[in-house]
Amino acid sequence: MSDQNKYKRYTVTSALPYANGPIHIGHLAGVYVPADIYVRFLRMNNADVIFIGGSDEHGVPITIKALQQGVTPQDIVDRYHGIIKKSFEDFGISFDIYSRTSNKIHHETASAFFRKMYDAGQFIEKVSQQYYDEATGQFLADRYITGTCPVCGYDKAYGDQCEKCGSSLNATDLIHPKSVLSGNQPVLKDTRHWFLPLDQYEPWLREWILEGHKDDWKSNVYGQCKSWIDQGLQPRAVTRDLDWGVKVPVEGAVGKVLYVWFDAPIGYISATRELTPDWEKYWKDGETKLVHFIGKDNIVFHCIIFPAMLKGEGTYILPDNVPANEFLNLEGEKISTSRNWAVWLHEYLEDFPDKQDVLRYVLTSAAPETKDNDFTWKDFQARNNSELVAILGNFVNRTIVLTHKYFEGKVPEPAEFSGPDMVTMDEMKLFPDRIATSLHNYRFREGLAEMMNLARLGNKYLTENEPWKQYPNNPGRVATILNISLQICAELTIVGEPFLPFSMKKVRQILNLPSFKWKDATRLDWLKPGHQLYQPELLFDKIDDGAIDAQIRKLQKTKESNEISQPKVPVKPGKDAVQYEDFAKMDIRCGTILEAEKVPRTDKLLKLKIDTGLDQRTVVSGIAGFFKPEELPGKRVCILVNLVPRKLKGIDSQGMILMAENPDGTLYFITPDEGTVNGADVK
Ligand code: B3M
Ligand code: ZN
Repeated sequence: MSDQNKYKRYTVTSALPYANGPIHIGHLAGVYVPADIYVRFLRMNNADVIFIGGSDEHGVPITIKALQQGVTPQDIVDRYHGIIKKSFEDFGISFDIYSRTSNKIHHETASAFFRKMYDAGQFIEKVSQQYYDEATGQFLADRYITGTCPVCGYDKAYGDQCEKCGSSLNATDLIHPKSVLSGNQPVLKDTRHWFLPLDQYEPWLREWILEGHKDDWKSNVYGQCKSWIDQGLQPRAVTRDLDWGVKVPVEGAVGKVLYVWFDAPIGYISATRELTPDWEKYWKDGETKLVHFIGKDNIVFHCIIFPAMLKGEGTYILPDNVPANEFLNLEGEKISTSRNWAVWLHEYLEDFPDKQDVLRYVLTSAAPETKDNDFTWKDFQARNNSELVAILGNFVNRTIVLTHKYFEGKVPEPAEFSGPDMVTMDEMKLFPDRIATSLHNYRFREGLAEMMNLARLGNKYLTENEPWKQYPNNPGRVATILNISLQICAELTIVGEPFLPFSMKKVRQILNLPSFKWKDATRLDWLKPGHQLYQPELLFDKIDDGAIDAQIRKLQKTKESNEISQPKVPVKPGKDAVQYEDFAKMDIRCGTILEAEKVPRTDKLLKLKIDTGLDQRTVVSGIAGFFKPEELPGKRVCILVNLVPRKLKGIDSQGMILMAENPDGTLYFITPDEGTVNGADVK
């Protein structure tokens, strides 16, 4: 807890995921769950804290994805930014802002940052030889080149990094380089770029990290930094020959953009500017504690390169800590996006829509804090059934049920406290500080385990005192036992909140309590005698073998079908067969939208007037989230005209417009080809 008093406020960032695929449990365990726990805890301590997230929308990972799918990079980032943002929201990651690096404010911020360093002569300008694909006439930045890693021999290393051994590479280091565009061996050609002379920062980095953060940075983070610095730092190019990204703000730098790893971390700053006009205090005041939550593959960028940039620019603070995690494996194998070996967050939320906390719990208990760790579905089930259900849920539920049974749901007035009562109450008081120490020191597993120990304490207390046996002879004793048990439940709602926000909110509602601050956690008098509780509600329920087997089968299946990459969001499964006669009953016509307006007091509905060729009629359609009324008149559509009319918000809807829904939920019209007339029969 050494430095808590040194700081007045916190800027907490979490790695900006590339908007080229959805979020999986590895991202969550490594970055977003711990960051969210930390931030929720700080907020409960009345800290002035901002929690920054957003999409990394530049760089070769995006353009390659666009190339693979035959769409534009903008299409890719729009699509995934939407999916990712929504899944984080549904999962309860409590960002103060979730921004994106394609925003104008980011382009301006990154550009100005570069320009300031450029004007101060802090880059080296160098013409060097880089790989060029003669077949396509393009320079091949970063991941446009693959080849064999010179460090570990992995044959699918990228031009900027080997994902196997984690080495950061230059494309020219690769053995047997190959162009991703044409598959050809590329040639070397002259090109001009700007380099950040990391070698010049070496003495400072030694002092700042190797001496200054020896004791407070995690050993995995410190160790990686040390090995980097000890190997000797080289100048790093911070620009690329690409047409997607932040343009290099230097005259004559045509077809060049900032390297994605130059612009992305500046994205944290841009997002803060977007969040508040008062952004500077979060980035330029020495009393602000800057903490970056990242995965281990991002350590060098956040501990060495970005700090060197911040130092070079000169007006920014540096990170106080970078609590990077190791990797989470899945069923004993490395999580892999390209092999579809992952548990995707948006799919988890579909399969377990009210079990956000179960996943938060499991990912925190198995967090790869000091070494790689493994997620298995069996472990997920066991932790749910034998910890959340059997310990935490069971304790809270028993306490509330018994209070209803014996005291009409009113908090009973305690009689005399016995020795064991006093011991329990003394022990209760120790948890908040203990958990706080763990969280201040980024030991989230430990904090969670302590929180569960408080629930264990409660369970043990109930079991040992057996109020259900005592009631007939000694109701006063039962009043005391349940009063203490209820106080433990209330304490749990406070110290459990950062970890399990959905469930603790439920408990607060049942206990009829407001949300408290962390400092209230040692008070022990949240529930006054006579205070009325609501009816109990199960906090967690057992997950049966069927649900777990289904998840394991799903993993195996996607893996088998997915050795070659597939769209990351699977399409809906097929439906049962129908007879032609059933289909022929549908009277579907080509038509044209004549008018469109929003249905008042709804978010989703538009009222459309359609020319169906048969007549003009009104249809209410749930597409307002995707289309503006003014863009619709004149739009050709297909319409099911013999659907029995329905009243929607008081309007008679006479038919249904046919829409295509992508797996991510976006809607598109089925537009008839030119030449069709209104009333043409669709069959
Ligand atoms: N987008 C890499 C990643 O998603 C990168 C992080 C940027 S943080 C500024 O792992
Ligand atoms: Zn390697």
